[in-house]
Amino acid sequence: MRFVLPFLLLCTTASAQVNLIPLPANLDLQPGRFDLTKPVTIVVNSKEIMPEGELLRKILADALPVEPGLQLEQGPVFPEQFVYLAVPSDAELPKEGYKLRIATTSITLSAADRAGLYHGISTLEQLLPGKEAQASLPCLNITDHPRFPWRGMHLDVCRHFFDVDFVKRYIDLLARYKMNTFHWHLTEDQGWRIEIKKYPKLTEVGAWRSGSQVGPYSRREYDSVPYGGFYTQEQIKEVVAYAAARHITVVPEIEMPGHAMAALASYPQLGCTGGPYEVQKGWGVFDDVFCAGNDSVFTVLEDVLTEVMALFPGQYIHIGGDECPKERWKTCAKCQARMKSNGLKDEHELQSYFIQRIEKFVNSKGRKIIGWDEILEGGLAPNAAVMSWRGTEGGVAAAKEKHNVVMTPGSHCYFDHYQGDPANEPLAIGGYTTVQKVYSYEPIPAELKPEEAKYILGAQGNVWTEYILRPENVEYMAVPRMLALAEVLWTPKAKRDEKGFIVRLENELPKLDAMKVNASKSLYQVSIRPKQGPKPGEIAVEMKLATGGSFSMTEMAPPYDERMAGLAVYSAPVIINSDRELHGWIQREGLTGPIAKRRFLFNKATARPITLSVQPNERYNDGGAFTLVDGITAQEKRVSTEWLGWREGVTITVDLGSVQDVRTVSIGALNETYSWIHTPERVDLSVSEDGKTFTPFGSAEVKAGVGRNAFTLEKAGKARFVRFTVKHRGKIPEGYPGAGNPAWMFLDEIEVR
Ligand code: TNX
Repeated sequence: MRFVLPFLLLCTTASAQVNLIPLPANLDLQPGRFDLTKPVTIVVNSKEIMPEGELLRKILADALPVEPGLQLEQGPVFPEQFVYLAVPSDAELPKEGYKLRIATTSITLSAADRAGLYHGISTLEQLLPGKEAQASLPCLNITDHPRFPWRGMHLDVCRHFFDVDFVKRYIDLLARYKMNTFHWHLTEDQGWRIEIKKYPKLTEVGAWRSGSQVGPYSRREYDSVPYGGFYTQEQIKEVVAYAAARHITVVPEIEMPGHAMAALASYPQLGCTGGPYEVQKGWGVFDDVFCAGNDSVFTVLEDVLTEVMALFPGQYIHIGGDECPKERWKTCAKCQARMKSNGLKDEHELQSYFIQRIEKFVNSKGRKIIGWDEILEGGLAPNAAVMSWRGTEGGVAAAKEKHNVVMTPGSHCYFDHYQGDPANEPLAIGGYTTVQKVYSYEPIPAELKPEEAKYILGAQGNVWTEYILRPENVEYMAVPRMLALAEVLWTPKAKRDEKGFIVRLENELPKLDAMKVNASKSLYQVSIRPKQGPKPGEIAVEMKLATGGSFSMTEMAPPYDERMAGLAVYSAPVIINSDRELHGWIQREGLTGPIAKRRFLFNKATARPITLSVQPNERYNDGGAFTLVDGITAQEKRVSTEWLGWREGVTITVDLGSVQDVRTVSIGALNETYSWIHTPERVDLSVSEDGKTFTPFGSAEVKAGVGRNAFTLEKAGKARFVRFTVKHRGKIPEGYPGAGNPAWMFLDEIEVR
């Protein structure tokens, strides 16, 4: 017993000291500490790795009280306290692997290759305590290597532009967490951002637009502030070299055949109709794309790719391939002639022809292409790798065909989605992907056999910037979700542990603050969720904090005066039956988290028993039927937590509890046709006093506009049961995005007054 206790103590104190993200594959804590207040000399075993020695010297100089020395190994005599860097020294280690041994007077770092050495230095950097008087490191042994070879982060610099300084800062963040691939999305409908010497108009014209879309997508509102920017080839080289020094490969993306409006605006002869075209102000998908029937389009794109390949030495060139409408090709004589002469049976095969022709060219230069999963449609190019973004199906299909795959499904890897309750987050494109959800991601789809799974190179976080306007917003969206993904991609699956990760993340956040990184603190956002209360007409407002611990709350009544608010510590769901606003925030020393707020407004239907004839689609069914009577009117910032979504009609019945006077009855529906969401075709009402016999009450009227529409019937009557018969529109009509597909129907919040 006497021995067990000190051992346990050692474990707990030691684990608190080792705060690494991503967690190493193997980590053994040892007794003792390496004293950082005494002079340290870095010794490198070969001239070749002097740069790594210099890098470590800088890191230590910034963090330690005593400036470290640096020298080349000279025989068997070593300084009193030293860090020894050796490479290549360990043939047994997998690629990018390293071994780090911290003993009481020496630190040794050996690696499979220079990337491994770099990762080892990053590990050491994360372990450093900072300039403290008593600074020391725990003794330990780490043997480490990554689980996946493609650990990526993407950045869209087209919807909004980010300068070289920021791109470097972003690369620094990737490097800190051992990410090794930077996917640079350089061309789009809204801007062409890379200088191409042979085609100067691509940036003279294509890098600039006359305004930008502002506010929620559905509003289709624009400002008229000229916007743009691009990177010169010199700047691109600078970034590529900067990344290479951090063992990060930059994968450039040149979009084709779609998302090409900026290129078409610069050179209208590249489109099917010849234009004129404009660099787009708004987000979305546009019908004008590169002409697939015109040989000179391929000449131009090959010239562009030649310059691109000269700038980016990595093996992969991303050629886009996503969201390419086929409208123009269908009516273009040249495209149709191409289809005929090549025996292509439809426009998907024409897209496939396009990509295969480009692939041939890129392969002939010794490089490979990677494209979004749409490149599977119409037949995959023989050597192409696939980036699976529309779920995991594309990745599964490609791996089964023995093609390399990078997983980036929207559900877990889109860091442009909300990360906390949208009610309390800055406007984003949609979705709801918390840091914990990212952490739960498994890149190898369950349906793959082991021999197929080896085609999964890894995964990537995507940062699309339609709603991300400034560098600090990029940081907010990318951090800390990128840290979760970094661990998913590096650490062995068996070592994954969400609780442990959250603890380490919480210790990392102050360091990010010190680095002036605008990391999101949504992790500390109290989530406020309404549930059916104990009695009909009552809402139980549940509050939760993902990290655990106590938090404060205030409850406010109309007119929602802050000064009237009573402070309390949340202990159990708050039961309410009249209009209230609740606020909650974390209560911990030295920590200010965001304040979460929710306002609940009651009407005769609120929190009353409700039944649905058909359950909503599983993707949009969070909270179930109760969502329609939960006292919260869904915001346009649509997510699954506020709207319920169907692809068919539904009959909804609410029990008001007793026969009541009724004057107004309404239900909200979302109109966002650009996202395939249409209002119902009609909403009919009927009422009943016994819940069995319903008599028609009338049909609801709507003033149709974008965003939320209330289908309302103003009519005096008496009812205990109110029934909404909601008719779905069926297929999306011609002339709307997604025509021919079943429309989505989003409903929320019933009002009876
Ligand atoms: C889809 S992901 C796109 C992008 C958008 C993104 C927004 C992909 C290959 N295409 O053009 O920016 O959604 O989340």
